[in-house]
Amino acid sequence: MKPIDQRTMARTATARREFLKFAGMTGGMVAAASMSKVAMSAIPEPVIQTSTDTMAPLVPETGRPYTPVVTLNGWTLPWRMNNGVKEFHLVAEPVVREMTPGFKAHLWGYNGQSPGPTIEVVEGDKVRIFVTNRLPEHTSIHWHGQRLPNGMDGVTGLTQPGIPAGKTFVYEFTARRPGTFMYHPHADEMTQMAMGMMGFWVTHPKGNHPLIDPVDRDFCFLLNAYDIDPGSYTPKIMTMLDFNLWSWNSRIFPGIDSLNVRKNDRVRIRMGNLTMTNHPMHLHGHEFEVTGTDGGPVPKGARWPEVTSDIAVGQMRQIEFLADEEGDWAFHCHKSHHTMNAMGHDVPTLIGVDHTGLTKKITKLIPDYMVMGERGMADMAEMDMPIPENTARMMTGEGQFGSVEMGGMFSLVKVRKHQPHGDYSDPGFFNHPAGTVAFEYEGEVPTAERSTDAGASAMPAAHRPAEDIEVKVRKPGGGGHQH
Ligand SMILES: [Cu+2]
Repeated sequence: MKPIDQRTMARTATARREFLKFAGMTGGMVAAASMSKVAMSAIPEPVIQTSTDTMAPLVPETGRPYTPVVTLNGWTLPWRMNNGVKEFHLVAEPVVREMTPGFKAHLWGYNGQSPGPTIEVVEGDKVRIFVTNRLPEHTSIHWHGQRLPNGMDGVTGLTQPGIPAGKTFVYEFTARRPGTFMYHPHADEMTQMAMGMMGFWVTHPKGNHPLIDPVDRDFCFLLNAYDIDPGSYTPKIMTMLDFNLWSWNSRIFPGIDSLNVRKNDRVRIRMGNLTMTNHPMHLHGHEFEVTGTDGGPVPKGARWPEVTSDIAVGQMRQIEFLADEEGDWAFHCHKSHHTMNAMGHDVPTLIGVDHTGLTKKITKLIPDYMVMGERGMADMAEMDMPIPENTARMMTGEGQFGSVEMGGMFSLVKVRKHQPHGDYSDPGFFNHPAGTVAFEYEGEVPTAERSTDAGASAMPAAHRPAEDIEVKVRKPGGGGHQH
């Protein structure tokens, strides 16, 4: 993470170039010196951001105060106040997103990134959002979960015409209730969401709220998924179930930043699911409570402790916990296929199959041939198998004890006694106190008495096969997988 002041970003060369291009497009601008005046009278300068680093929280300098969120591998969109209205400018456009080092995807997003920037406002704020469409087709934005006038709801054809390519539309409403929301197109949705168009929205409470407690750290990210063939760059948009990249904010492990906190911090994590399946999100070492959904804060008497919370399609969950155990705690989707990167699905289970001899024969024909999965798939994490250019490794991530053998929707919550307040930088690997790491037993291991009993039945069977049948476990192969 780099402590970049996002207001400075607006003045970077990229943003300036983008602005000039944009100003030229709207036809008003000649001299850069008159920019601020022109911008104030017309439309805010679009801020473009192309770094994949987690940006420092954007502390508000105007409007009502609040404790800002930290968007994992993302950022918050700066705004300007114009006669008491908070004005934002979103630009829908094609972007290149590095999903993990060495793997870039050609996506669609907002302001240089997929997902788009997080929008943070305060309950009661009057909000005006300019949306410029630089996509090759029309779009719109739906403000998921908001109370607003029907005509601002962003459903193409139903509540507004689509925003044609090259045009800018304006959305105006009051952020009426505090909570965790998201935004996404409601125009050619299947394509535009499969291409990465989405963003986070947080409405902070105005003053003290009986159901929204102050926290020390407030993180947010969207769960999203892509189907990008190994060696290619663009997602397949027709895929409904068989995605191969399971991401948080369009990043996959080990490209997802860790959530770094100080011991005894109260931590809030806000997540929204814009994939086609549910994700049971699991935190190690702590218990959390779901304190809010996209419908609002959960009444205190209705909260219960959990270590896994399932987030269904189109839902948002806001979890909170006291980070009182030091360590590097895994935090991940509990569907094991979702903590892997691109892989071929038509791989039969080869556990227990003896390839001796066969490999030698095949190697004569195909020098790079490798047997996969003879002892399980863990070898995949370490073997240096040749993979196509621009492909993420299926299982990877080097921990201090070896490969973590993960991918996809996986990261860490790092809890440290000495993490300074407000410091989100990565403290490195946890230094385990002596005697607190699982270790090898080096004494004599007694031989186990093996049972030959096939197990009891609930009741006697009417018929038995002539010979006992013994099967081996094999994951279902062939087409039509569901995750
Ligand atoms: Cu999942």
